[in-house]
Amino acid sequence: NICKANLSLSGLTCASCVRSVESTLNRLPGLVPSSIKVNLLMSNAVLEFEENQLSIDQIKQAILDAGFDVEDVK
Ligand code: 9UX
Repeated sequence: NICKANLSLSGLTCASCVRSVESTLNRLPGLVPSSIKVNLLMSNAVLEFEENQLSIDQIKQAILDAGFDVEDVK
């Protein structure tokens, strides 16, 4: 099943940060590559992933490892 996530990021301050988050996400198996939208002004990321291959916690951990705090937006 494809799930959609909306994540709020902190520490996203420039276009280079955005590319860094996007390339981190693009490396995760199970993420739908064309679904990734990282918005600098809103400081958020929306994306879709295959829940059988990837969990929201793994996605958040990958973003944390890239150096950005992250939380789910309900
Ligand atoms: Mo530019 Mo974004 O140094 O951290 S990459 S602000």
